[in-house]
Amino acid sequence: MNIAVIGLGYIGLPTAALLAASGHRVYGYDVNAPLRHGLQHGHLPEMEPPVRDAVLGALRDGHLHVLDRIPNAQAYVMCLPTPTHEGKPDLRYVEAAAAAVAAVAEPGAILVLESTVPPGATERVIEGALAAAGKQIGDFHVAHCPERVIPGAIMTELRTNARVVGGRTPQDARIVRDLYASFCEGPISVTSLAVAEFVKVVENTFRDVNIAFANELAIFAEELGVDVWETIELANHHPRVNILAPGPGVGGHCIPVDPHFLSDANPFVTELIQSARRVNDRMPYRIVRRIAELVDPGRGRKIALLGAAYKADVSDARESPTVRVDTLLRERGYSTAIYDPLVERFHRPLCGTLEETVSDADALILLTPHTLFATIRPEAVASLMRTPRLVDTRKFFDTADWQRCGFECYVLGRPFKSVAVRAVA
Ligand code: SAJ
Repeated sequence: MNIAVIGLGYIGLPTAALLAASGHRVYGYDVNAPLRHGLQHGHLPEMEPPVRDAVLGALRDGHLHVLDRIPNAQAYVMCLPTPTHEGKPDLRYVEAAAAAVAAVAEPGAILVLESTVPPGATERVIEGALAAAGKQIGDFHVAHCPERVIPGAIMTELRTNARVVGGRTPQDARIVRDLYASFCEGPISVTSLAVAEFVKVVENTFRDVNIAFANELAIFAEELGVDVWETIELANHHPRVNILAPGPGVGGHCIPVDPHFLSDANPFVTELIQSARRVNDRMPYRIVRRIAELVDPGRGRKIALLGAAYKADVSDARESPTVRVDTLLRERGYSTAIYDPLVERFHRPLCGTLEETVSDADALILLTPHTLFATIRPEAVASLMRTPRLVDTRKFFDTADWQRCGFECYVLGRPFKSVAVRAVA
């Protein structure tokens, strides 16, 4: 089949590569001209190594071509970002792509939207775009097939995850299921457009609400003077309980964003979802408040931050809690230094070495639990810091080791010194 993939970002490119590897003739298009030209010359943006290999392979063997316009094709797969602004979904990228596709697509073509959208949006946007081009939606096969891959394992999950295909008609769903079956080894369920849209947003909202629950428990446990980590571990031994882990906030471009697609559509029945968002958004403030209790804000106080990425072992720092924690600390008069050897792009310069980061610091905060941080030796860090204090927001380090090296330690969700005393009193 001739397939055009519109939007060559972190989902579009690997999807194009997989379709190409499955024998389709794939044409990639992105509005970003420097990206297109780079790809046409084999220059790839920063991406996970397995994605890079697959894309380079597809470009080299000629099954994937990056074009400067959207060609006429049998199928169009649209993979555009759908950010939110002040809690409102911004569908402009999807609308622009749909309009561009509608202008060239011929009756009988397959139109698939992979972007996460509020329920009802796929049909509304595609129907509107086709109508504006003087075409009828009934002459096309229209489906929503949301991407569900986890950053860090994109290639594997694209191949093996279960997929949901929502069709405008049952026939549309079956046609698109067969297209995805050409590269997806996981089970593919067919349903309506609105259910597929709802499923995707619900999955990420489930995770946001579950993490908010864990965060609320962490705060509760601190007040109670008990260990939330032990509590969650023991509760999760129950066969029907699976509480996620607390942390300094929820980052990434999906989980903190997608719940807004539901709360914006119906603010009156989404109390729990909105409240979970607030709980997670407040976590950076809570961490900074604890730091202020440990280190008097004042001139010359330095805080070292470990981790800029939004989660472990990825290079992506979008919506990272580190950004918020860093900003709040600096607003309160601390100077900060951030260390994350995995991250290349950040809103301010990162430190080149751990030594430079911790040198003369009054506290060290672990924000992102990168595996490579496990090799950090507390004795080496202690000798460089002005005051050896550790704030561990992920229960990452063995604090007994750090305490032996003279560190005062605070772990999120474990009794905090002043609070523990209050609880006992
Ligand atoms: N986090 C916690 N505690 C946890 C788990 C995660 O605080 O127990 C934090 C992470 O540190 C991170 C944030 O949540 O800051 C989000 O990380 P994540 O691993 O939960 O999710 P993402 O954003 O990397 O990917 C999610 C995935 N969705 C689900 O697991 C339901 C992925 O499958 C989706 O494809 C992706 O969103 C997306 O593109 O929508």
